[in-house]
Amino acid sequence: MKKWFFFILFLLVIFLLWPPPYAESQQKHKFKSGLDASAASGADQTPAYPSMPGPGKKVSIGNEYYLIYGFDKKPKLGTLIMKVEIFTREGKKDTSIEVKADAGMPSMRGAHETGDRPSKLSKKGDYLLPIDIVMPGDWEIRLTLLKEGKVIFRGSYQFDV
Ligand SMILES: [Cu+2]
Repeated sequence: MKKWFFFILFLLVIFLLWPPPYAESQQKHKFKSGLDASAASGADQTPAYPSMPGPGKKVSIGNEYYLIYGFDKKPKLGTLIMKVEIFTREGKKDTSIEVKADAGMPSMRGAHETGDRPSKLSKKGDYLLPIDIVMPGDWEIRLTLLKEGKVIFRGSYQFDV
């Protein structure tokens, strides 16, 4: 009779101890998948830079403005100057926009990016952006335009060196 009592007590103890580790592992799993979900949403938050029409072509910035960009020379190793001109819909040059650019190699993400660098406004009202080409291969310039601190445009230009 006493043996049975201890046996039942033993089973009871096992039964009582069993669920917590299981629940914990489930919770960990939930926590992990929660992290995965936030990492995924973080990936969604990385901005997209749609490809722009080529140099010399009009690129719409919403309905209010458009830009035309070009370079001081054919892209090659060294520092390239990107020139961005911004016009109102009516074709009047506009210098009230903040223009920034980052550049990198799509095949070597994170290797050459400097982060967004500001532009310098020339006397002619052109936005000038230095782009450092440090390696032959595939390159991408990512342009960000802000008005009153808000991003109004993102665009990219891909080329080979
Ligand atoms: Cu590289």
